[in-house]
Amino acid sequence: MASLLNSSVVLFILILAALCDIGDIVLEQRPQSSESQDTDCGCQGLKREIAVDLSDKNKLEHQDDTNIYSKTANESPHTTEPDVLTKLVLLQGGWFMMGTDDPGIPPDGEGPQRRVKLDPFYIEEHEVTNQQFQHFANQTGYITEAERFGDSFVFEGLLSEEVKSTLSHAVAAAPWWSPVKGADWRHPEGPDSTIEHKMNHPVLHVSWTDAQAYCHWAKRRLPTEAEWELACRGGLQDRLYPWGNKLMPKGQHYANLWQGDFPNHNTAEDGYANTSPVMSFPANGFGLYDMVGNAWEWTADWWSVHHTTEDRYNPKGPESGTDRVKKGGSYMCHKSYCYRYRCAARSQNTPDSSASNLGFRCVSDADL
Ligand SMILES: [Ca+2]
Ligand SMILES: [Ca+2]
Repeated sequence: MASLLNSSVVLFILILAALCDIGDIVLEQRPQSSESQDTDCGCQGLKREIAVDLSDKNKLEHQDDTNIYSKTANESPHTTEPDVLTKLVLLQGGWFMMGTDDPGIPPDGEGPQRRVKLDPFYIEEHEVTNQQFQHFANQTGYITEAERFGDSFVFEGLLSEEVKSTLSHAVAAAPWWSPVKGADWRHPEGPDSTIEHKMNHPVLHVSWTDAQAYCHWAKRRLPTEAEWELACRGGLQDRLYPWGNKLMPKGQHYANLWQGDFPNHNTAEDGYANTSPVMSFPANGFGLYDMVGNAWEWTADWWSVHHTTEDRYNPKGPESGTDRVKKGGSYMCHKSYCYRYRCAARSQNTPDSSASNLGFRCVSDADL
């Protein structure tokens, strides 16, 4: 048992070191206090390998796909009700400038800026909500990866004291993240939490695989990174945010982000210390809400930090990889730690990982 645990820890360290370009990350006992550290937010360091017994993980990966659906599921014919799904906004596509030559976080591969042309497509105007995901789960009996593994990453600041007292490990480079048993989309802040009062908030603790399953059920798909970024920019060129270059025009908040001293004190000046109901902040020029902030959003693409400067048409990212791209940052983002609430910003997670700040939205081809 001890050797298995050690090998799991070593594997985690190697993966994290490779992906985070940080040489000395270790999984360690939780610190007694969550002192601020001069590191990144750790959002991209959340790998499921930290949280599970790998022998169990292998068993899960070899399960038949039918096991991801509950045997007690509603057995009525598979239907999708249009009024349950998010309204789609038609984007005309065309040429736009993707990425930036002035990257906020250069190691993330935000640059170079390059010309990209996209076909027209539809995109959902807001993040998929708990209510929508619940409808999907009730219709299909789908069981998310967090539910199957039995845990998910939760930001410590959201946990009850009772749950905190049960924790034994945290992510060394980002000790405010802990794998929490019983955390999943129905229990976003741990097993003693609920979504009952936040059905119109973005669904969280969904893996890339879970997001794919939902979009497929909705007869939609995840956006490519290029589609997501064109949508984020809202018709503006070479701007930091969906609304321009100034974070708070006229002193107003335009996204659900973190205000205060990360990770110790969130003043919630924008009204929310956690997620907000979708569409709580102004839409961008395309009528799209929360493209930055609130929940991170999965995209379809594999992760790479190397991009060609040549013109690209409907780019879909690398052919293969280990991580998927996520975009937009979350309510946990602050310039001092996670300056990723910009349209060109990007980060990554393994497809089976999930966390209390990561959701998604779907797109659809325009010829449907
Ligand atoms: Ca906030
Ligand atoms: Ca978002």
